Order: sequence, then C-alpha cells, then structure tokens
Amino acid sequence: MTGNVVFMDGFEVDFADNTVGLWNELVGSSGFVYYSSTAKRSGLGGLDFAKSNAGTAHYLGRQFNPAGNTHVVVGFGFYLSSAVTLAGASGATTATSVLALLNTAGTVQVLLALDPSTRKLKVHRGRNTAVLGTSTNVVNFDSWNYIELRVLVHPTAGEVELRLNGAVEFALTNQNTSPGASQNVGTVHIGFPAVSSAGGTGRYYFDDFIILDASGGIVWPQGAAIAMLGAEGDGDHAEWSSTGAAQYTEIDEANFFVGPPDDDTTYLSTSTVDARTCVQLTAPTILTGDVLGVQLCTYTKVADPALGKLTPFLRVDGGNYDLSPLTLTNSYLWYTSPATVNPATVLAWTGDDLDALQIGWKATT
Ligand SMILES: [Ca+2]
Ligand SMILES: [Ca+2]
Repeated sequence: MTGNVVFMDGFEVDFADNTVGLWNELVGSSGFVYYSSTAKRSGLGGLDFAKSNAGTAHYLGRQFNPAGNTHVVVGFGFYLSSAVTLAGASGATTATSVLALLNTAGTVQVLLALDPSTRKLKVHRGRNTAVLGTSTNVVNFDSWNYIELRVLVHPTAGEVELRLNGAVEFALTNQNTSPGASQNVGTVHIGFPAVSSAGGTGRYYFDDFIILDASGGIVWPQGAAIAMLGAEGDGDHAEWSSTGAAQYTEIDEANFFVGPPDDDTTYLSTSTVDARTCVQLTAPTILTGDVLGVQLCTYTKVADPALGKLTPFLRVDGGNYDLSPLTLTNSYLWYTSPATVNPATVLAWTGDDLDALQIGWKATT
C-alpha cells in the first residue's frame, strides 16, 4: 500500500445546499450544489451538481496540499443525467468540463472534459488547449460510472492515464502536463471548473471521491467506496467540557444523513492545553477489499486566541497517535486529516483495526 491519501469525500453528511462541506471553495452564481440522500453511489449520500446556464464556471474546489503534489491519482463515481441537455463550453473547447487539476499558483494543469456530442472523455493540457487524449468508451447515461485519472506533472516527461469503468482508455508518457510555471498539483475543482468564459450545462452526480499521492507508488482506487464512521460512544479520554452528559452525544449529529452540525448549540470545548477527548466509532460498513486509508474529519473553531490550534489524534490499542495540528479560525470550518496506514502497525488498516479505532482531539497552542 503505497498511495498516500490526500483527500476523500463520500458526501456522507447532509450539508446545506450550496455550501462547501468538506471542500473549501465554491464558485457559482445560483443554486447548483446539492448534498443528496438519493444522488449517491454508496453510503448515505452523494453530491448533485445541476447547472443550466452555460458560460460561467460553477465548481467546488479543494486546496489539498500547500506544497503541491507532482503525481496524483483521482478516483470518483460519476453519474450523468440524460434529462438535461449537455452543452459545450463557450470557450475554445467544444467540451464541457468535469474536473480540473490546478497548481498552487492557480493555473490549470490538466482539465478532464466531456464531449457533449459523443460522451467521450477528453483530457486537455491547461484550460482548454491541446487535447492530450480522448477515451474510446463513452460515459453512460443515468447510471454510475467510475473514473480514474492519473497525472504526473512535468513539462516534457509528464504522464496521463485515464480509466473509465475499469478500462484503460489511454496511458500517455512524455507529455507536457504543466503549462503553469509551478510544476505541481495543489487544487482540484469538480463540477464545471474555471475555464475562461466557459463552463457547460448538464447534471452530474459525484460520490466516493478520493485523491491519492502517487509519488511513492501508484495505487488505483478501482471503484473504492467511502464509508463514514460516526461517533457512537465516549472514548478513553474525556477531558473536555461538554454541553451534555456525555461527550460523544454533543458531536454526533453529523453521523447520519439528517443535517449539518448545530454549531454553538451542542459541542465540546476546552481551554486546557493538552486536554484530550476522544470517541468510539460506529462499525465500518465496508469490510471487503483493501482499506486505502482513513480520514479524520473535524468541524471546529477557536474562541481563545491562546489556544489557536487543535491536534486530531488516533487512538489505537491504547496508544495515542497525533496527526498534524490544525490552525483554527474563530469561525466553524471543516478540516480533514488523512491517515493512510494504521500508525501502530504502519500497515494498511484492516476492518478489525477500524472497529477498535477511537478518534479524538487535543488542545494545542
Ligand atoms: Ca456516498
Ligand atoms: Ca453538536
């Protein structure tokens, strides 16, 4: 297991429409992002993108690594509705876009687009310039497709490989995949990404979205599903103040597809440096195949400027394993902390590991 999880989202929380959820950028002029309990490939929910006005960009974006990655694999479920007429972009390309990988400076390195007339996938260099490859197979209407895109960013020795429903559509080497001066990928846009004066029309669902860093070895998600493990009991540390009798009941409202967190109504808090709290998790619902990784999701803010950080941690077999500290603001935001392997064994997670796992948080200055 060599692919490191960068970011994943199974869209398992019922966020309000037109909010970023676990992402951190939302661009678009009207209602078009819906967290849905029906537009899903697996689990409790998925993401519904509905866009009827061609000509502007509408997307969710995520900056997933400030330093940038040079070699990534993106995998996701993709549903294309036949009920909405596809329209091409109004820019130089005739395709409508699905996903863009940008460098840390905000330049589009490669764009994954859908030809509205053939329903074949195209990978462009840059916003809408050279077509590097076109799929042989087509994206199916009204059912879930699974797309995997691998990109090695380089101005001459770049690589692009596209898989659609498990079939290798093309695998290119010695490509220019880096029109931007910074040769990395630091941001992903999904939906109808920022293509100058472009952006198509259509209706897409996304689910089971994962990005892996392939610099240490290529791992293909191969249709991986993403399941949420929610809080179901207090863990071994309960050193924070609670607005209720238990710790976990104050932070468990995102467990099920019933609504977003309730902010300052029920919560845990502390002003004690190094105080820990942790919770037990619901049993994993996916127990077949390999576990590509775990991602701890935290919804939090800071009220005391002296305690500006929070350290998420994993508790495995009685040991605490701190993840990277989060730098907080005084507004609630979602943070994601990937953990590709079990820190106690430094091996891939197993179902039994996940069943016993506790997750928690430590106040950090
Ligand atoms: Ca899902
Ligand atoms: Ca709460």
